[in-house]
Amino acid sequence: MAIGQYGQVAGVAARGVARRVRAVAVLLLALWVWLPAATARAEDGHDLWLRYRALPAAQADAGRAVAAALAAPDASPTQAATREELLRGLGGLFGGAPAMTARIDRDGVLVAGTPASSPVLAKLGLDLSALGDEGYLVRSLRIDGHAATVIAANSDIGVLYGAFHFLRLAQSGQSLSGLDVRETPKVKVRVLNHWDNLDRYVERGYAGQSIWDWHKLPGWLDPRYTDYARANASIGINGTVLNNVNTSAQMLTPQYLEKARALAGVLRPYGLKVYLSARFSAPIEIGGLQTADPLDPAVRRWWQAKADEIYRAIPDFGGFLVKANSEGQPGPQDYGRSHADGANMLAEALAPHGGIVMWRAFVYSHEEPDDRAKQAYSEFVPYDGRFAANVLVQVKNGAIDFQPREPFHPLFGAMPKTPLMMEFQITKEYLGFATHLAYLAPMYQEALQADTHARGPGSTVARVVDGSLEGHALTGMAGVANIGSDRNWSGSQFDQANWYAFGRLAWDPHADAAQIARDWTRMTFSTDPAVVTPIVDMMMGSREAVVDYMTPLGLHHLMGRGHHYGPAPWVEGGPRADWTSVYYHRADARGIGFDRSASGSNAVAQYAPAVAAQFGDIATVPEPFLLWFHHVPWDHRMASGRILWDELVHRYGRGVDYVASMRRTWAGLAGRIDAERHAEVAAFLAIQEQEAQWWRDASIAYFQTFSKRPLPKGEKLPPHPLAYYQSLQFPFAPGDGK
Ligand code: GCW
Repeated sequence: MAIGQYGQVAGVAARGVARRVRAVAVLLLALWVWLPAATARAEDGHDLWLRYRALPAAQADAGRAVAAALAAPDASPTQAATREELLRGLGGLFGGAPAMTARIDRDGVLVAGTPASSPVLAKLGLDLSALGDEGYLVRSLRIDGHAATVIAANSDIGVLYGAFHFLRLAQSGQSLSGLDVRETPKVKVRVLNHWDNLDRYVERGYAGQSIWDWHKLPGWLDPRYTDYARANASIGINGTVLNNVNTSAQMLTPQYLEKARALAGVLRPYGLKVYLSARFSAPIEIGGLQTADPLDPAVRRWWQAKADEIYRAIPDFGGFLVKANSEGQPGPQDYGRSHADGANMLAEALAPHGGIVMWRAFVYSHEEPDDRAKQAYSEFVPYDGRFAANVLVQVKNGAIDFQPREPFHPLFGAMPKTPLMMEFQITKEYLGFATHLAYLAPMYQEALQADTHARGPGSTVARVVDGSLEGHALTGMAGVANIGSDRNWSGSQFDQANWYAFGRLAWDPHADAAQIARDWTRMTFSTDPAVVTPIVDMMMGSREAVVDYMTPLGLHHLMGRGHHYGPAPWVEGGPRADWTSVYYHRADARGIGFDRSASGSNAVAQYAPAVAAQFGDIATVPEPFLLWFHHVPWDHRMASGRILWDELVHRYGRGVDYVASMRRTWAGLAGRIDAERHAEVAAFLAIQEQEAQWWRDASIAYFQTFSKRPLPKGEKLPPHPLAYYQSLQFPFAPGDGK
């Protein structure tokens, strides 16, 4: 456009602008009147499962009768947080907060405290001895002739956990009378692992930026940090690793420790300890040393001084998480030392302060051409019994990498003298990012309930993790967080359920995925059975559907290179074979699958004999793991009677159909769920259906070039030739490693 023309347009526009300014003013006025009312009703998922919306009248009346008044101290920050949560929660649910009281002079007083903080509880003399320092009881009883409810514990944090339990019962519409709840966590260290960088980029994050606003810390404490702490406390999470395992040494500089100190101050009242990922080469990068050799006295002194410095700032600091000699990260092997040497050096620095080391077993070597699935076991088992007492070895649920389905990691049960903590991934790197509805608790439960047979039948992974199998007191579970700066925290409404379920399973690894889904749904959407039942049904089958449309029958690692978005079973070449797809599926004219039986890599031999025998035999291996352990002919007869190729095609389609059925179910819930969240979920399900179809079509188009077989009757051919799927590029897909 020429300048002259521009001036003319501007002249005409000036009058238009004046008109528009008036129109905008009117609109703003209207919004000013309307917005407060509208936002009061708005539901965008920001409140998570702690919504505390008013209960139906009958339930609210019953609740008010049980908790008409509250006797709860507020002398410590944790006590104050507990009291505030109860007032906020009960006020919202029952349509009015309970009155505060110090005496039991009527029915319906809710008493919360410890014998030390609450004179009422001190007088009651309840037996709290078995509750430890995080357990609680919630009990209906009579005090001085009056009906009352007590939430009692040995510590303020126990009371806070108990308060959240009581609120959960109220919020999920359960009866509040005749209560007799006694809970203690079965796992000691229940932590989130944030893969958050200091520039706020989240590796494998699909929910926006990191919630940690490092640049503004320590001066600005975003109120979100408090809500984060509340949400975690509500599910018993008691620690958080603030920074990525692929970390910069910067995190350990005084400048950043000061920021971590500020965060620790916000999180502490809610029972969350702060942990940090430590870069093994930090003594060189920020300490000015020439080496990071763990046996070098100067290096050991450096870490001791660093630990002392951290504890001066954060007296209850939890400890370090370390990714060493894995995917290019520095580690003790750079100096010819072992994982135990590295972990023990850090453990020694932390021990005087009560800190722990979480040393990751996610290792596979650049030099070692062996089956990647075998390498962690080979590297760690020889060091069983050689780790210091305050070291937990952190093991992913499966031996490759958080795939939609993996058999349990063979390290579980194979290191009896070492406490192994579980690492689950909550963020859905391999399960459809934020838009796919995949409830992960059934996957967690499958891993936890797997039987290692380490000490005969019944030696479940859950019993390795909770320490009961080998009598370990130090136990842990970590979840790679799916939390970010998005309003809904997790990138989607349903991904909140995965955060929630992780916490519940970390508290009790024997808990039930369906029960957790019911609790979450009741708190998050509605207590109406017409809503709860279909949603829970949808959730419970959702992860299996992802397995079906992405990697059925034990296939794994077939996603796009680098960003891991979408199907790419054709990926080959590049820096290392075990970062390709063809390495894992090994499709050829004869069949498909990775032979890990005795005739192949013999990874099965890493399991206890009973398990190895089952997995190692094509006749007995469970079908979900068939192609994980065996290279199977295309015409192999499956349990269904179909041949393998037909079964594969069938499973791909079954996964897509499940998503279509979730869309129908969800559409049927319109009007029963607030419009904003309903619309978002509906849109995401539509994306999921498209992408599920894409996975199916691309996978079939590709594998058909090997099977050279027609599709079974009734199955539709992929709408595009293989080359089309191979040509798709996604250079800006989120969450890629940097
Ligand atoms: O899941 C893979 C991811 C990497 C990650 C690595 C790990 C943090 O693709 O992004 O790095 O595992 O667990 O260390």
